[in-house]
Amino acid sequence: MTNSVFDSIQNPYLKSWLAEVVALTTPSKIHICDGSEEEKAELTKEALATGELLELNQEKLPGCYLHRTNPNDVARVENLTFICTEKQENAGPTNNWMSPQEAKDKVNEILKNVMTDRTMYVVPYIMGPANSPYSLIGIEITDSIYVVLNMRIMTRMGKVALDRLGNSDNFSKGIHSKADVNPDRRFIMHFPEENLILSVGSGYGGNVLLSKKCLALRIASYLGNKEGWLAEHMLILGVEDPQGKITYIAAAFPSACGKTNLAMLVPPSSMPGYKVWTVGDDIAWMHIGEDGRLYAINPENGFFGVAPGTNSKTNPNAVKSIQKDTIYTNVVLRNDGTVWWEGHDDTAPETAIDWTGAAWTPNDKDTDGKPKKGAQANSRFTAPAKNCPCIAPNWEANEGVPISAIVFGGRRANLSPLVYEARNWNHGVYMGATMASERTAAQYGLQGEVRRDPFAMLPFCGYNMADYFKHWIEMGKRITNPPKIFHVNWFRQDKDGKFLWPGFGENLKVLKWAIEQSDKSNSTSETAIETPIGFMPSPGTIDAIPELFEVNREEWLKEIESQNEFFDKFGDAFPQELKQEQEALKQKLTS
Ligand code: OXD
Ligand code: MN
Repeated sequence: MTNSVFDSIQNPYLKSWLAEVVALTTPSKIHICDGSEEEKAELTKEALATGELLELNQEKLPGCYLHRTNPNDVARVENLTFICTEKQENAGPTNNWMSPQEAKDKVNEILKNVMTDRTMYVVPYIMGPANSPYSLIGIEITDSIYVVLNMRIMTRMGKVALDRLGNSDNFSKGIHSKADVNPDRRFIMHFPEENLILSVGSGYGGNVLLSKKCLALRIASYLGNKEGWLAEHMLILGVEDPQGKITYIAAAFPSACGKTNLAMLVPPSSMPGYKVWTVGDDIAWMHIGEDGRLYAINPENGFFGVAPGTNSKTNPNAVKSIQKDTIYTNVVLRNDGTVWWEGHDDTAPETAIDWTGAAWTPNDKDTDGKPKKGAQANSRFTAPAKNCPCIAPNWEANEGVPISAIVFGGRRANLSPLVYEARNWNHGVYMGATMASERTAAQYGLQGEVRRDPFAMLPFCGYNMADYFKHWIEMGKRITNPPKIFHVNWFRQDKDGKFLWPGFGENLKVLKWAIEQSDKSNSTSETAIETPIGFMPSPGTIDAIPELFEVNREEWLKEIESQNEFFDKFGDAFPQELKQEQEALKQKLTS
């Protein structure tokens, strides 16, 4: 059958695994991706012919295409995502678990002969700069050209990865098939103990670009725990001050908190001479360097960002990044072959084609009488990182960038002040472990309901989160020159529900304070005061109204009770160090 195709592969481990997958899925054709421009042109042409991609206006948006997913398949499916470890306790109480054998039986049934009328694409890719010692190699097998073309943007893909792999058996195996895009036969299975990912029944990015959430977070977090490093759901940015000194920050936020916007922040006019450089907008892999500092690389090569709300005010750098060589998914197609979404710079087109491919006008109503949206709420752009005007010149540095501050964010209407600093590493870990967002009526679920999302990793931690917390505590013992840790909340509201902080570019004022604090050996100084919850800016240090810094002791004591509901899930596995941090906080609040 396919011997001639496999001749191009020397690696014996890869060869025998491919033979197994071919026997299972029986593809009609096999294509080993080399990552060349010719290959991109050929695959694009084929996807245009089948309608998998639609060509956009090539004068206005050169190299840009539109893809529409099945309407039943528009987001990550946390309920269908499993961590398949031999022992259930190793997946922990916050992950769905299935035994590896049961998971394989289930998925293999779906994969059997699934590619009979399809081409199997073999996508070798590197996560991280091609020559970084911290990079990892994956091979994704897929029956979707959309996946191949997205992987080409999001990773270093093709020959470069096979060359780096050589004859090693050290690569992550991933198999993806859209199968029949049936939600009842949709599974995203992770086997961290085997470095294996199986994804069936979906064509949506987060479920099928196996490099991203599956490898770079779930599998990598497991590897990081085993090998002594951190794989985190964090943006990485550099702040350049007027003297030209650049300080790097890694930051984790729950979803819908503007992570990509923060990663590409434009300084406010009140801060002349400052510049923000983007290193990554979603994922950070952090290792301890020889100098005892923490160094971060962005394992990705592009941005898979949410389109709605992206405009020249919220994120001018993202807008510039998506003008060429970008794949749009589930956005509105305008009559001139350009794209639109709710929260775009332009007003809504009078007539257009919505994300499902149907004729649409902004006056259309849903069955419940509400305005019908043209773009899917989770519609996306996939754009090369090198398109970004503020991409850091050293964003591909093999050794990564040294992190001076780690920032955890929450979305809290009350409770959390604009910013506060941890007293020490373990206190910072406690801050990460207690991250949360509150739902507002306009958003989702019950108003005020608190969703716990420790380290913004709840859906992405590939092992027991109690062990993840312990890993952070252990890392703290080994990092001799640690970054300082901060918590921010851009979303505090007044009694009438009005936001107290303008956000966006103004957030740089908060980062500037954090950077200045991280430079000091002693946190309390004329710029900081000690409070029960940690260090806060001295009055007047950050130009913000005092309500933003209020600490309501009663609310905080209630918060501790709510944290315990979450912590108790982990039973005895929960680290005592975090209980001690909580106890210390309680004492400070009541004394
Ligand atoms: C993402 C996510 O798509 O966190 O980055 O869901
Ligand atoms: Mn993310």
